[in-house]
Amino acid sequence: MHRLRTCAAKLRPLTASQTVKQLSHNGPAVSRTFQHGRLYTAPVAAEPFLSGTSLNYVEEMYIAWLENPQSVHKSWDVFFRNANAGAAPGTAYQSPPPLGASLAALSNAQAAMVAQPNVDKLVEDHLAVQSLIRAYQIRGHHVAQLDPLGILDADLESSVPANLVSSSNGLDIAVCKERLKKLTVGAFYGLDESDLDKVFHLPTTTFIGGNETALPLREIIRRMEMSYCQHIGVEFMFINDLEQCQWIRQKFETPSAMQFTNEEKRTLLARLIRSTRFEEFLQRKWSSEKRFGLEGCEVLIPALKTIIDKSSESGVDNVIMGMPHRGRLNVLANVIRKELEQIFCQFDSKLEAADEGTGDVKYHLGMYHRRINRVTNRNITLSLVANPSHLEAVDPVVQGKTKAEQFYLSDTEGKKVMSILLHGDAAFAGQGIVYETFHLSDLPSYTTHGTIHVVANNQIGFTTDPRVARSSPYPTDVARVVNAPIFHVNGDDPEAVMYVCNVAAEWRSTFHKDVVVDLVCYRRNGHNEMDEPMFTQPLMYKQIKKQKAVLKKYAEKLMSEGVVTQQEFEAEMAKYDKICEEAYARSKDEKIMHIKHWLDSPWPGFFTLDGQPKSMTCPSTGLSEETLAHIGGVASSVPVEDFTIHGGLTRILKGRGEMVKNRTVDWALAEYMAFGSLLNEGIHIRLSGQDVERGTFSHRHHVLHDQNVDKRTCIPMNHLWPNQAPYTVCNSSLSEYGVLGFELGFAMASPNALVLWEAQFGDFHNTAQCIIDQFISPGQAKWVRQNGIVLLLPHGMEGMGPEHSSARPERFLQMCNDDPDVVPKLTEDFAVQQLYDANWIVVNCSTPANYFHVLRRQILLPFRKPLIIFTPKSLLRHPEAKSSFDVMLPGTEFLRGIVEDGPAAEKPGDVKRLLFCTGKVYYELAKERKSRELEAEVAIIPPPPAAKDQLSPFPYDVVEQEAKKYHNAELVWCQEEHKNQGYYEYVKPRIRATTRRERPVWYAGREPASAPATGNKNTHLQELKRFLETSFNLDAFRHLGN
Ligand SMILES: Cc1ncc(C[n+]2csc(CCOP(=O)(O)OP(=O)(O)O)c2C)c(N)n1
Ligand SMILES: [Mg+2]
Repeated sequence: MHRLRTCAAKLRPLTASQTVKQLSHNGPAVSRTFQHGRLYTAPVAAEPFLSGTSLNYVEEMYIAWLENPQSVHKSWDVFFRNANAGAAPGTAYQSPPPLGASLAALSNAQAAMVAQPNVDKLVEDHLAVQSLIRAYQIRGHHVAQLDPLGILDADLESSVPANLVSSSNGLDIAVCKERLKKLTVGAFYGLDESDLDKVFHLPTTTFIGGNETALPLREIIRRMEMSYCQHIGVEFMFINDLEQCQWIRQKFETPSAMQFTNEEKRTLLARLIRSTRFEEFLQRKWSSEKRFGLEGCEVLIPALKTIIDKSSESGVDNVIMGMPHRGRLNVLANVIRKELEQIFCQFDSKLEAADEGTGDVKYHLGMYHRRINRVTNRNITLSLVANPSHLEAVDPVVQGKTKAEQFYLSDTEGKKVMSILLHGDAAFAGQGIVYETFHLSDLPSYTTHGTIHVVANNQIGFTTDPRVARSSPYPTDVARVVNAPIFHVNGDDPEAVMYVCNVAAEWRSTFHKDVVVDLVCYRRNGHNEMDEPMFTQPLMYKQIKKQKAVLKKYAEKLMSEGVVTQQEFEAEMAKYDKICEEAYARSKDEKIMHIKHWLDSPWPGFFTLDGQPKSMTCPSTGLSEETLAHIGGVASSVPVEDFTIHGGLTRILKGRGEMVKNRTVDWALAEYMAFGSLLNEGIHIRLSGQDVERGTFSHRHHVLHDQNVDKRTCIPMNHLWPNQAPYTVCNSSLSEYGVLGFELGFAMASPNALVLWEAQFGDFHNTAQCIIDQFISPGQAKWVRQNGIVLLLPHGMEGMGPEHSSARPERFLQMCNDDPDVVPKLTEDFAVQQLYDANWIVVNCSTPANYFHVLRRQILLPFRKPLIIFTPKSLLRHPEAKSSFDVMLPGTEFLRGIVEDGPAAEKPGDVKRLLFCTGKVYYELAKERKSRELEAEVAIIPPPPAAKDQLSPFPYDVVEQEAKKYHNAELVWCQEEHKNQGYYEYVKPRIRATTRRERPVWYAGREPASAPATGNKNTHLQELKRFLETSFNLDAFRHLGN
């Protein structure tokens, strides 16, 4: 049904009025037309033929005439002169003198405008031609010959728009004529065969004329076919910027635009040789190994190289790439120029791993390489970001890294650093992250000023046909949402590919916007080299078997043109084969696999030369009283003149001022202290996420808004110190997957930045699960690269329902890499060593001071680990959730766990129960204990002012010490989360291991459940009451025995 609908829509010709309407959608054109329209004198406007749609055409002509009277036909010249001179309606028009020039002589085309006895017909025909030109511009790509196999249409439609004359057998005018004959009058805007030799004035929205302003219809059609219906299909008319549309029209319509020198053709051939012979070499040597070869899309290598050359020419010297499996080894070898022996030795199963961690398969590893670009002779750094199998997941990561590199180089327009993203056709259409990434592309704090997307569109995804894999005509339609032009190109025409790649690079350097190159190609083998494609695509693969390789085709073309000889071609191939053979011989000497050699983001100077941390200690994270007071002062004021803030905010700032006076901090102020002090130490801070500027819970207020001046804002954090590092705080688009990926990439670029992503509520992180599971948790193990990203996940059972309650701590804890049954050696540097060994750090701070310390520790540690923080909601305003400056002064530090210091600690032998907990529930427990007067019987870890807040790595030392101290006490873990959630499953075996499994660990908390929280407030309170009862009922576990 859908197909029928789209087919019918395609076949329906545009009416002239539709065309005019569409034209007027192109903003600037409208104002231009109407402005000039107002210039008409009354007599002209009153001309009988100036009605309806013809008005637009005449307006255009009139504008051209105003600019240059010679540019329009003599008859129009006379008409406008007469009309402007005040001729009465109907008298301004004079028949032109008869023109005898030959219609075929194009150089005289302008002079050869045919005399039209009927002005109405003249205008209508011109309008029809204008519509025809426009139809080619809008829908020419539907009839372009994009599929090298010639069996599938790249837009999944075999029908041809009826208003386009398509010559499927090349540019045979006889074929055009035939097709034209078949067209009904209406379907061809009223033109018919007899019009083919009439000369028409060309509208300003086409460049097919070159130096001519008028052409015979036959030539107009021929040139439109040349521009839009050959091996390049251009989709751009949806772009709502006239200048950009004109720019593209000029690139593709200007006659003979696609010209290459012999030198360029030879370079192109040499690149195709490398691309093709590389895959052949791997196939010869390792025929049964998976490599996801590029066969069928060999043109990808010259395509990328062309983009890089052209970008380098315009000043880019750092290109960051992300790509999936297909052709990745080839890109590493022939674009990034990774040493071939390093690639070949990856196929050796006996290769020993030199680094800790799991490593990754060869077609996931990243790479970083600085070299000279031989075409431009300029230095260029190329990096390919390591990625998981999860297709497209790397896209936002690449963008984040690119943004960071631009930021640190003050490259505010993306003139030096750019990204290239490669995509498979099925993944590009199917994965939502592509859409999320596109939506970051033009946001001030996320834009990378234009990404070049290249789709290796082999018209298949594993075994799935595009006809059942997407609902859009092309796999690239997603790019239309950001007005990115899309250049489809037949992958078997290397020169066409090179042309569009050049245009794409120029587009980026001109407009700094995204652009897509869709390489329509095929996949010669199965999904991988072991796969049989004939099971599922028999007809396609019968055709593929017959398909001559692109290298062969192109070599023959160049030989027939006399650009290369057979000998030269063979010599070039032999030269590359020899390079491969020699590298292969060297690869045999490689015995050890260093994943470090595949690092995509080195941090020069941060580690020792052999990649180790420079120390294994962490200095105190405390600050001087003056520093705290200074930051507190700025945090509670408006540091610019004449700035009116909201009355409510005045109260908040006043409250902060009071706290500073009383030497205390709440959560927001603690964060301010941590950020402000790091900025003073030269650490750039970037906080991104939904509504982070104010803070979801209206506690942060890092961006002040002038109540009287639109868009006037002030970020006090950037007014702290004279030479401080910059602070970036940015509300993100409503995305988690995209934005978290982006921030992870940003954090990848430098160890000297604190990059934080805050979820609106912790629950929402699960839409970014792939970034957490594939990059953050195992990133270091797979790719030996560290990352210090911080996740702030608001968490807490506060009766707000199943969502908005849990950040799912159990999931983060389940992914921790420490052994639950083995207590590590409690050496002197145990605490730091434990952090070093961990894949990430998971904390739930109970106090503002601990939040302050853990943020600062993140930077003061001599290595980087992801930090997951479950952050509070109600505690942000809890009167007791305050910390004194005393626990933030020099010498103080983050407390992984501290000892009870109340009445229970005085006689620990008498204590009957030791309650372990973390985070907000402490405040409920403390209140309940007090009301039950059980302070001497029940010890709680943590007591204020610090807490047992570091969940992972587990504070074995603190727990051991406390368990020993309260040797007669029952050990109870209390949490507000349900039993199968929260921390219990993680802490239980570890507390057991610490006590040599001699003491059970009882549970006080909510029962197991499938949802994180109840939606019923009353049930919520009942549950709370129940588990508080369990926590303080000293008989609660007696019946369960030991
Ligand atoms: C998110 C995700 N889902 C599923 C897969 C499994 N998978 C691997 S390759 C592939 C097909 C990809 O097709 P396409 O994007 O067209 O790339 P091609 O292999 O054709 O180059 C699939 C489904 C995956 N790797 N990632
Ligand atoms: Mg594919």
